Amino acid sequence: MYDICLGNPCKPGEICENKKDGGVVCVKDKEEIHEDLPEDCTKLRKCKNETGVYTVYPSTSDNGLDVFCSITNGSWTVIQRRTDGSENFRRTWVHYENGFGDLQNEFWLGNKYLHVLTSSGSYKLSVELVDTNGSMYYAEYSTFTIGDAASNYTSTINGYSGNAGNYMSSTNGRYFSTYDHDNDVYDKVNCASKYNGWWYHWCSNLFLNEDFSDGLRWGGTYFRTSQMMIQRTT
Ligand SMILES: [Ca+2]
Repeated sequence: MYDICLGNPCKPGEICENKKDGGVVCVKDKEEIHEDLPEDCTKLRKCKNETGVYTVYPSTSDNGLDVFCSITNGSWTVIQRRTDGSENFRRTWVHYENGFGDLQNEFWLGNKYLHVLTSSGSYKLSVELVDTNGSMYYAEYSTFTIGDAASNYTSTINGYSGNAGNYMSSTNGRYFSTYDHDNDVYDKVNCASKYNGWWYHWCSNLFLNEDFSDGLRWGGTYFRTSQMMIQRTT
């Protein structure tokens, strides 16, 4: 049958569909309708099943937000990645709040987006770590929620499974700190001055944002790369 849609008679923002009687119908592309836009990687249309950068529309973001979606074992929104030390993680509160870096390489998605996303549904967290021998370890947390700015982006991280060890339990229920915002409980020390932005209580032994030249630490172990990503569960 001749495909009339090949002539593309529809307006921008519309999709052409061939009708059975030989005519065509132009329907609004769902991606152009804001209510139907994906809030995160989990809600991407099913045809988009390749890992890469996509624009998503969290509930309070009108203009959309570019995120890196990892499509393996379901769709994950990547929130942190360290690979080669190319990005500076010694950053201010505002930088950690709004995010920084290169989505294709090293970056921090941004605390305000972590809040918007994780308050719009239930989320789990997965952390992937590769050691200096190239062996991969992971830690998954069945609950991951980040509070709003007024709460200093308080973390809720529970329900560990994996083989990397439950070292992120020390991060649960903590305020976020940066070198210019000391929210840890250590009186004369700002852990973030030494180890960069994170949810600290005492400084503990979990440093995935510290300077790359110092190594990434999960428990007492040094790792070469890290990736943190979240997936909507309900
Ligand atoms: Ca302190």
